[in-house]
Amino acid sequence: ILTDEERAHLLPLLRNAQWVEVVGRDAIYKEFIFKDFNQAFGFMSRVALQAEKMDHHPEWFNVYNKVQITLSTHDCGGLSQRDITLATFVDQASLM
Ligand code: H2B
Repeated sequence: ILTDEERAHLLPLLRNAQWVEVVGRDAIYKEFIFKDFNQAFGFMSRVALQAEKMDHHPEWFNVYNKVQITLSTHDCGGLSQRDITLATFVDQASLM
């Protein structure tokens, strides 16, 4: 679980990258819009492979060109460094 000090440092950086804190839950959320389903699903494929490597999996919802992602660590009941690492990867993968 992230400490208060880590949160004070990391949450503003995440917010700059359009990630927001989920209300009522220790998790972060971001919505991605792509040109079409093919672009969205390519993105999801890249994230899926990384999630398997990390054994850390997104909660996500896709309709056509839209992908909504929530990240949290169930094992520790909230935000962890693993979520930050995956969020950084997700942002990179969305730009490919
Ligand atoms: N993904 C996420 N987002 N949070 C977890 O706590 C988590 C996971 N735990 N993927 C992993 C799998 C765990 O349940 C397995 C057994 O390693």
